[in-house]
Amino acid sequence: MSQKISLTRYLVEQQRVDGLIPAQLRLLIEVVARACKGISQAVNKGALGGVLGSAESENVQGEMQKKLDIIANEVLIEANEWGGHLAAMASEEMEGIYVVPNRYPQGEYLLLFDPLDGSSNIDVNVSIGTIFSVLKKPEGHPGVTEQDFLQPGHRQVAAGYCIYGPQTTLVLTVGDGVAMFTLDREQGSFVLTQENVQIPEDTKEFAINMSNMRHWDAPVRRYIDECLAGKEGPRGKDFNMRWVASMVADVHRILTRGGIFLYPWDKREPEKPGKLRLMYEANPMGWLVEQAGGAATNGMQRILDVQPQKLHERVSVILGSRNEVERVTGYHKGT
Ligand code: P6P
Repeated sequence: MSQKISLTRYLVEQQRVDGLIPAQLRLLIEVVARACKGISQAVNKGALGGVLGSAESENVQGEMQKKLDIIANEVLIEANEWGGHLAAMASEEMEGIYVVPNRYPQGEYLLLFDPLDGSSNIDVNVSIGTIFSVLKKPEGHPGVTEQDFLQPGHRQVAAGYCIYGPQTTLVLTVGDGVAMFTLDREQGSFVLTQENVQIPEDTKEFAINMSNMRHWDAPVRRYIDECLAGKEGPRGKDFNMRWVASMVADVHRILTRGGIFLYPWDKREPEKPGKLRLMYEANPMGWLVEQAGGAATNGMQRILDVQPQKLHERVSVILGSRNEVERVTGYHKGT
């Protein structure tokens, strides 16, 4: 039987081989993974743990928070604040940044996360997940401010998510491809189950919330209409559609078998560039997809090149199989 490679061993060997993972970054990733194990336990308890339902509060986005949103956020804060690897954290569930308290040593990394993405699916037992992104704190000045977080996605040093589904799987990149680790609940550790993940350049599967069709801009409407036209249409092939309404689940499917995911700008709230958040949803997912050979744009430019202006800013997201993303982006550019 082939020897199981734990997340710890994988990180140590990657660190030893190519120095991509300095000791403090390895510690950070292991702490986040351990926190995700704790979140997975809470999610798996469901109604038995009294953790379902609304927390009767709103987050910074003005969205109703679920009890598990708050629990997941607290688990990540408490797990990461004392280790000495972080200067500060930012979360979808917190308005401002969380600076590591003075009683703990400050580190050189910034951690951003959506502690529980897809939380509208919690109460109906559909896959949800934690998304995280790691940046280095800019040097040359003491302390840490929100401005330090406003770096484009190509400055990430690590990114990943943990999906809480039939399996609990951690998906990670440090810039040398994408690896997947499945939680072995008997051992209580994440075990390497796939590395060098590759997204097929073409696909027959698209993911978009079709109920918004009447609000889409022309390029998105054209692309989806052509997919729906199937074999008899300009694409000359039939397409399948999926929409889980958990970005983590839709992206995991695309990393596993290809596809294209779209959450584009639409006319419902024209002042907003999109629904999804740049810093802790689009950037980490965009980097993972690119590291697996796919592409991620906002319709006009590479998502990882977008210069953030605000911590919680939103962005239009088109990501997945490279040839499909390039087609949709071409329609936006009129090429
Ligand atoms: P809609 C979940 O709330 C989320 O942020 C993403 O995970 C998901 O892709 C999207 O929103 C679903 O949005 O409008 O279809 O409910």
